[in-house]
Amino acid sequence: MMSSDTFIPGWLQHLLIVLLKLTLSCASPVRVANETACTARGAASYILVFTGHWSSQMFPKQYPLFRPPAQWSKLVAVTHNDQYQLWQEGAPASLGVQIFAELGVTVELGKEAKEARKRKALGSMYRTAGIPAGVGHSSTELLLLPRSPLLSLMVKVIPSPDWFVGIDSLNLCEMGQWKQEVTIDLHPYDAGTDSGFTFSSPNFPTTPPENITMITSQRPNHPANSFYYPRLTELPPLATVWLKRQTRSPVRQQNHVSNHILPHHTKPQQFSETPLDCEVSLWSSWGLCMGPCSRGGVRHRTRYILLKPANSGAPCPELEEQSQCTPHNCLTQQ
Ligand SMILES: [Ca+2]
Repeated sequence: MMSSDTFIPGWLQHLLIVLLKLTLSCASPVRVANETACTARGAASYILVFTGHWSSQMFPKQYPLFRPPAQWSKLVAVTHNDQYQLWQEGAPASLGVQIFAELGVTVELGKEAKEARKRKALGSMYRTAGIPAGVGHSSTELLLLPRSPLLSLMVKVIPSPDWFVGIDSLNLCEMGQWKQEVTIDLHPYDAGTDSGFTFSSPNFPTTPPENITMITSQRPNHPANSFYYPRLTELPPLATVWLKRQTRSPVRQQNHVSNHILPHHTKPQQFSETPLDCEVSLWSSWGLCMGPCSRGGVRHRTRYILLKPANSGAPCPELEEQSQCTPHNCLTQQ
């Protein structure tokens, strides 16, 4: 039984809840805007070397040789705090990321960076020249400030529908110290905005757009995909980024474009070749049964090579098969 003195009308309950929430929000400490703020004293200068490993030995399937051959776009790198994200696996691509992943154009990314800089979420944006081959280097110097200690970057895979390699929010400052050296292997990502399956697929917008996903040797699970290698548990790294802190005092540089820093300390990396198994089409239907009625006839069916084997992958199976049969004209005579 409810006594009259404990009964609280619904509207009053609602008012009390609102007042309680208001009191609690005022009492809780103000959320620190930049939770990744670095306590290191002073800025840090780094050399960044991007190395492409995209060779036909490591990625033999559909390796682009012409119009255009395999190559890398310019590298776009930004320093920022945790109030900004260039790209994120599992999240939708921004317009700037979409245009860069599909076309390699950085104008929209630049606009987005400018907006983020206004709200003090972004430090600087850096670009390198592109690399006109699948294997090669590009490099730049970076200046990291304690208020924007995170590094994100992207490089488009050319040619491709909307594929890129990149780094999302690497913190170069930990426990109040700038890191001295970092090496990161890069794997391909799909921006989720173009549905092409192969390097040279024509433009095919994904509607509605999907989230950014990592491309692996098994995913997308479709034999037509250019990175689909069902025998591999994981793809070899498509590229590597090496960051080394410079000992000399940093010089402030904005929108620095450079491709002339020689990677004097790039470790030669040895990767094993990726075997590519032969892939063949389905069998054709059986041909006409040919032969004398006395000894019976023979019929044929064929299949063709979809993908030639490479690097000691499984050889192609028989492309023609025959079986015994009864010629049609013999049937009519019986
Ligand atoms: Ca895609």
